[in-house]
Amino acid sequence: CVTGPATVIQAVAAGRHAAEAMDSFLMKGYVKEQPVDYSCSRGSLEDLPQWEFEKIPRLKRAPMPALPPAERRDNFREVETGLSEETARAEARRCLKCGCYERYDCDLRQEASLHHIEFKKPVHERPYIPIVEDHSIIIRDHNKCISCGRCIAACAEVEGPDILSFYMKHGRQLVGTKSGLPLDQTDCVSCGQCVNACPCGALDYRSEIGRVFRALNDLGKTTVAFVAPAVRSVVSSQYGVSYQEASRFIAGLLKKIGFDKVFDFTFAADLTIVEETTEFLTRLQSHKRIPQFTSCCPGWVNFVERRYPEIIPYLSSCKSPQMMMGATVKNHFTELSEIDPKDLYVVSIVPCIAKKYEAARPEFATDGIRDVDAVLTSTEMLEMADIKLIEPADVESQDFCEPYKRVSGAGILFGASGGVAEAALRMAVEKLTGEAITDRLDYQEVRGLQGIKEAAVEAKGKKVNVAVISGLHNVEPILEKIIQGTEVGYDLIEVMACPGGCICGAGHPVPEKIDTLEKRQQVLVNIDQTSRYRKSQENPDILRLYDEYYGEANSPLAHKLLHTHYEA
Ligand code: HC1
Ligand code: SF4
Repeated sequence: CVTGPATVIQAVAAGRHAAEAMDSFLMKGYVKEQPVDYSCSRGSLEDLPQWEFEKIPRLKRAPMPALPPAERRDNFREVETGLSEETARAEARRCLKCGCYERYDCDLRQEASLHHIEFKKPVHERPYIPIVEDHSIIIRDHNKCISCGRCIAACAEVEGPDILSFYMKHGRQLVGTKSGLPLDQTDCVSCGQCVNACPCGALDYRSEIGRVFRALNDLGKTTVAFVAPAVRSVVSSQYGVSYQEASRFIAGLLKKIGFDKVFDFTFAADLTIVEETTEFLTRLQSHKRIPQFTSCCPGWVNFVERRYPEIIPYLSSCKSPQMMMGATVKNHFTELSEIDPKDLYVVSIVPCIAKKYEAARPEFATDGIRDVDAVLTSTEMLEMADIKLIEPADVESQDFCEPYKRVSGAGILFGASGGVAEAALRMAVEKLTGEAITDRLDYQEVRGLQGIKEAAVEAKGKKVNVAVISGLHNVEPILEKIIQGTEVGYDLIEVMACPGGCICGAGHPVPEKIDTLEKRQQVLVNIDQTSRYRKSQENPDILRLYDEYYGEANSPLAHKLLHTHYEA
């Protein structure tokens, strides 16, 4: 809470115990023992008028189901001593100025209490510093910053762009950019890992909940939600839903929140595989612009555009599944259902903050109508369910809507690092051999959380070498080699900016509070293993979409709606 960190800093200046408190707090830091969540959630949103939603700092993790044990609450002794269970509960949920919701979830505060730091009103009130809004999505509030440096470490060591640093101004140590330029003029990739690393709400991203509620309340709009593959793993943990039921539960949850139509953009992941693998096989044949890099992660695309523009020709020209789904819904679905595109409000639900940035790119709008009108993180979706007081028992599980109802297990795998490559190999090998593959669908070698993975596949005497990278610092040596003209020995390279892929996206609740990355990945693998269709190219709804609308993969219409270009 706001006075908490400020007081700890004062205490650090004053004595050894406090310094120890800060030390152990930092040593449990994001990088070393990732992922420990020092963030806190907040609540009482239901009491606030709707127009206020956008001003509220967001929840960083799902609401806590119960009060923590008394021993833990005892560490908050200056507030809680002798409180009854009921008063403690009310106290815990009282909205705190930093954006905290459950005060017992503040590890910084707990750590300080363990070291006998008394929380008192600071003797000296620091002057207010205006909130810095030098990025379209990420905002910084220096008044809450405790100079822990976790955002700086997350940017340099977790994700890789390494663009943040401390600087001094008016005698205060503040977080800014290394170059001194506004954040959106640096190599920031908008992944938001700095936001998730911040323990005090000093970094935050813009919430789109308010605009989505307004659209849901607008009777003139048909609202469509579509949900990314990785979201089901978090929903499964959050609501205690089995992996078999997770997809249908999300469809029911979104209907309950108020959307008219609910689609799964795993469908568009299947579409991406058909488009991107066709493009890959064409390049492979001519051996031009090989290796082909995947282009579905907007953090990675931002990185290439900003830091390695020489690599642009090697990127697949495919839009990401999010933007393929948006373009398909705004064109094909509106045509089919005779809805004017301006009356259709499309919301994508993702684990990713860079997807907000992606959807707002000018090339993804026609005549001022965006292909995707709003992007909610999975955390924002959970908040909306919270605001509407939706309990799991209120949710009626159901199928996603026609005409994009069926999806493949290959598309589901997109949500974790290696999934795009695995799905692409399931199609590439079939196309290269001309035979249906039934025995070799699993590519264990590209699964898991390691930053660099490889696979080699023989198909009709042709070897296809694949690399799978997550964490942008892991891809830089390969990019340098390509730029120098050195052979890297790969044909296809999947890159995801976040370590482990989208399951670690900064729009998800921070892992370890409600689950682990391994568990999130396993949910996706389990869904794939038990899917009726395990290859994107076999999805009957995809085949029908090509028959009725796009013609064939990489057709002129597919190029117009499903492919893009990049800016240096
Ligand atoms: Fe991802 Fe993707 S997998 S980028 O991680 O290609 O966000 O889940 O939605 O677009 O499908 C994120 C996840 C996501 C896209 C797909
Ligand atoms: Fe977003 Fe996924 Fe890329 Fe992370 S890895 S920036 S969550 S798309």
